[in-house]
Amino acid sequence: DYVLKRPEHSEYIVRIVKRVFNNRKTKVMVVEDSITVRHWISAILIRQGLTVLEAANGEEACKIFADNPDIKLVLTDYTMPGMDGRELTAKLRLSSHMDELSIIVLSSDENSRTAPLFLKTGANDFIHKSASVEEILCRVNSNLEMLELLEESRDRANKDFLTGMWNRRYFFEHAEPMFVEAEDNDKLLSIVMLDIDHFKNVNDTYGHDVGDLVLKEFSSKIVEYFGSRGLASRFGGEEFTVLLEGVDSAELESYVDDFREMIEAFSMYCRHEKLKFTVSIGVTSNVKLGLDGMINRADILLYEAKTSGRNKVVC
Ligand code: GH3
Ligand code: MG
Ligand code: MG
Ligand code: MG
Ligand code: MG
Repeated sequence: DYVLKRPEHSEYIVRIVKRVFNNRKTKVMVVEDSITVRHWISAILIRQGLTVLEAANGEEACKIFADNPDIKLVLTDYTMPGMDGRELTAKLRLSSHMDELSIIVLSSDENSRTAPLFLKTGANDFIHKSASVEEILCRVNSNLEMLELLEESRDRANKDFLTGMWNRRYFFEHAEPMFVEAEDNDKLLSIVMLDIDHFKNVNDTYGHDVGDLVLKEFSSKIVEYFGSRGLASRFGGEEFTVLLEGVDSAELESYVDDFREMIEAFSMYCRHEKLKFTVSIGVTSNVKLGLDGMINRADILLYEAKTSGRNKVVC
């Protein structure tokens, strides 16, 4: 309502409306020892559509944060009994990077060194308590907007545009540490390489659009089936790679073959026509080969599956 009184701010109003819409999914935490101030700030944020959690000091804030890792923004006081705002900022920063969690300090401290001290500790912003409600809201909003922009660009870098699956870049970035961790803890790892059979025919027969739909459907089946047991990604084209964790070697072949069978049994309907496809799969659990070696090995086995008739799993 404070913006609506200013017709010259029409562009900002559009941003605010979008903000309030996005805020429905956004959790923030207000950390402040004075009940009056805490409720006052919370009320302002709740009016913006935000979900607000409250803490009276740093310790309480840490507990709430542990239970609510989806908190996007923390608005904290400096001086509080027990853990103060500075210690809290340092602590939260250890586990959450600046592009995942925004920390804004709201303090009445007059010392000109306080704001830079907080910014150096990892706060995203510092607001003096004498600031207007409008300034507080502008800063909260722009910090939330920044987080969303960063998340969007992270997704663009890490996810495949068509299927929304992790891309090859993300796969290697995360498979490498999983590999090291598995070696240290003697965990089983397997690479599963999947490639749709005669996919070119799908494109040639039904068109590229339908080909895209098949890829989306296939990728969601991969994520559904393998997602909870490993890292699934689209490597490129109609080729997908899964790094499986902890699947026993006795169980592995049938586990993967059940997926192949499920795809074989699956039908899609396109322009009232039944569309079916199959998949060839190469699998290896030979961790001695290293990550790149395992991928090469799985690729060779996949090629064997292709040349020996397709629609099969080769281990
Ligand atoms: P094989 O059984 O030997 O794997 O035969 P294939 O036809 O599946 O393999 P091939 O490598 O000859 O063709 C893959 C096709 O996948 C060619 C390419 O146009 C198509 N393709 C790759 N990416 C996409 C995509 O994003 N969308 C669509 N619609 N097609 C794609
Ligand atoms: Mg205080
Ligand atoms: Mg091919
Ligand atoms: Mg293929
Ligand atoms: Mg291929």
